[in-house]
Amino acid sequence: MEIAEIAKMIKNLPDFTGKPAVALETTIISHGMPYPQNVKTALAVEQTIRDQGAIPVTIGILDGEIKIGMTPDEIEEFGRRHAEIMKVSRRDLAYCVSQGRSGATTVAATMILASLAHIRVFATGGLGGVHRGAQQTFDISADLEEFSRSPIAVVCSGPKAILDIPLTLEYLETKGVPVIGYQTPNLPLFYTRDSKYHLEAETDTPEAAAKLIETTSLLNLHQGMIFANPIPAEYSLDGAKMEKVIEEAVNEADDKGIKGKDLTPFLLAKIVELTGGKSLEANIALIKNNAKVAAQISKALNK
Ligand code: PSU
Ligand code: MN
Repeated sequence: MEIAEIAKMIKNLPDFTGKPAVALETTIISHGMPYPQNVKTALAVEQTIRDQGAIPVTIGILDGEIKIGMTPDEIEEFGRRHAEIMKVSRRDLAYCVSQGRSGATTVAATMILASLAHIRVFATGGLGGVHRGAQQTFDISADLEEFSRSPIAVVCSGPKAILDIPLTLEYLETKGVPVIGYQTPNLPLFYTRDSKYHLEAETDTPEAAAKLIETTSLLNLHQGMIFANPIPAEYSLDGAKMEKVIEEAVNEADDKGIKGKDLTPFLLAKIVELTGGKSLEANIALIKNNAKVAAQISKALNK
């Protein structure tokens, strides 16, 4: 693509102003889950949003072309070709588009592209955050920083449990990012419904969440926020057992020298292996539930 074509493509991105759209990321498909469960989950998540009367918008980059709303065939292609697909965060976005590469967007990159298309609600599984040992490695996900830049509400099940949770919360507080429990006073811990981390804010209905999003924009805060929605009880895993599994996975990553953008995908895959697939089941259940809540919030916001 020539520069003029890239400019035209970006100018012609769809505009979802006033529409009950819900953005969805693609890294969770390409790097977060194995094939074929990844594709099956991505399509089921879209259906969950449609069943609520909202519009699913899966976002990614195919051969340099930004896709805001992918077809089932494109989603299938993303899930199948995952080895060749770049994991694209803020840093990688312009490179991927300008060089004609294919890329799966992380939470951060999806927030940027969804905001360009005026989408205000986004559903995912878990956020990136401050990794354990970040005091030495400096590994802090670009997801966190993005919340102080892109005005979009993300419905997730908290930061991923593989992270250093207290440091992630401190970082978000420093950046001025609201973390709101959705029908819970405590931070959900991704695979586990409850935790000892009490949150300052809670909303219990889509209308209350929509009011908060609208007020954020009226105050010109120009920033994102996190709705932390717990995994459904029947899929919630035992927190103490998961902590052991996570420690084992983190130690193995450390021994193997895995770092940078490879760390999160490595840990998630290792945990699937160590739990005999239980963590994958949990991950699938929680993202569907987040999609449902995100659809309800987006509808309330666009009434
Ligand atoms: N949530 C999941 N599975 C995932 C991710 C989120 O349930 O794979 C992805 C998201 O795209 C998130 C990324 O932005 O992991 C974080 O990667 P990192 O820690 O390298 O920033
Ligand atoms: Mn990282």
